[in-house]
Amino acid sequence: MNRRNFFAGAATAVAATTVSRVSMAALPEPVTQSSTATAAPLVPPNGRPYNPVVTLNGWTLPWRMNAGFKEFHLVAEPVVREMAPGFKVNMWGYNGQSPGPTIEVVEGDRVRIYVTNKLPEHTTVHWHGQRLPNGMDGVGGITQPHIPPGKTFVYEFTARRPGTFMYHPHADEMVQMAMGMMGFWVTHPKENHPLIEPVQRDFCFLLGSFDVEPGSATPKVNTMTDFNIWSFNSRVFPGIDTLNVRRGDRVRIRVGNLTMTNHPIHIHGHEFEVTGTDGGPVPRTARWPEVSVDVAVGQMRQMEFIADEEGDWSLHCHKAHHTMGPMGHEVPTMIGVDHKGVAEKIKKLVPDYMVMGDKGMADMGGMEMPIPDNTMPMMTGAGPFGSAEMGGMFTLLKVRRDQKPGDYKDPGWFKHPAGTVAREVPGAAVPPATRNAPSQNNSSNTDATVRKPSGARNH
Ligand SMILES: [Cu+2]
Repeated sequence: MNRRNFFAGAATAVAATTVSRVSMAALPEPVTQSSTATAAPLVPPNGRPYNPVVTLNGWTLPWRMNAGFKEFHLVAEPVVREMAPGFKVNMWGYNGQSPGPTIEVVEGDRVRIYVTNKLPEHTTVHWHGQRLPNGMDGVGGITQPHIPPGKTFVYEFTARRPGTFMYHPHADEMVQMAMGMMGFWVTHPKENHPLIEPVQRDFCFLLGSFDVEPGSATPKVNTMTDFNIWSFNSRVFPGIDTLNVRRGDRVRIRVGNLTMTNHPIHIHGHEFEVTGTDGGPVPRTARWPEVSVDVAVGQMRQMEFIADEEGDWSLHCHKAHHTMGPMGHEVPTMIGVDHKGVAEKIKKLVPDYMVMGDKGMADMGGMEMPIPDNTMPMMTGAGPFGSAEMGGMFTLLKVRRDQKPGDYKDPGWFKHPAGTVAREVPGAAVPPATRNAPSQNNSSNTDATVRKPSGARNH
């Protein structure tokens, strides 16, 4: 090394140190989002290019480049999240929303994330699934001191492997996650990857659960399993945007579960393969076709398929209680019970008393029953043929031949070709079942013969 090069090298080293100190003093301006609309994908303005994801009813956090680092600024803070039109919940989140913004980087990126704590208690951020130095893992008390209220900490690591990740507190975790603190993280591959296909549409959302008593606005954080609000990205049907794609697109849907139970996510009209988990891409020999995938607590799954069937296809959790709005679960089953006389008597004492469900609960879908302020209807969502009788973890995959590449706008309801909708058969009406239907009442008259495996007979 000659003298000139030596001094040039030394000058560069000094400059880098100086920039680093300056950057610590001057944090990136935090970006806040107040809208619950699905933001347009954030096409990277610098750094290595990639095909950005679409965060359902969410957004991607902008960054700045600083001396080779991608710098982000997360602000942990109380937020008000509108979970569906007119239904607002006091949550904790990041940068104005729950969930926090999606962080998107490229494999190999050096990442610096400032975290400012505006909560009333301490917090940390755990980068779920990442390979990183142990001290950057975000476990309060174990790998770092907690971030006190009012303070800013910085995390630095290299995004070493591509895939689907999330972030959440590892401090007073039960409370902070029950309040909505979570966010998505996607690391795109830096070049063509043998197990990561290019896709035309790439969606992501987190599964959430909240316990918000009808008429109130703050989640009950001590609830363990009996939640009453089941959400995609802290939104509930009909407040969840639809996934709008062009026929023939290869579609990837990334889902992470930070609730207290598992969710079998089910897609109508198509089969998908799980191409990746939070542990990385799935080897091709380990993929199989399915139409539901169970996403267990703390897991992430990437579903991929070719959207080759036009229509409005349901995409939902298959636990039937998770596609309902707020309801009590101790309600007795009244199917087949004639309780009208009793109800009249109770109404004299309790004027608001409602009779529910002697023929099932479908009536609730269209019923305009009085509900407390700031409460979602239990089963709702008008479709072109009536009420969808859904709530919670439910939305639609809309596949259209004329959806333009890159266009994520809702194309409206599907126009079914003539003769392709299930229809009534004229003249074949039968009377509905009643509570005195003979089929429910004949067991006492039946003389059953039971043949035991041994061959002995009992009457
Ligand atoms: Cu579920």
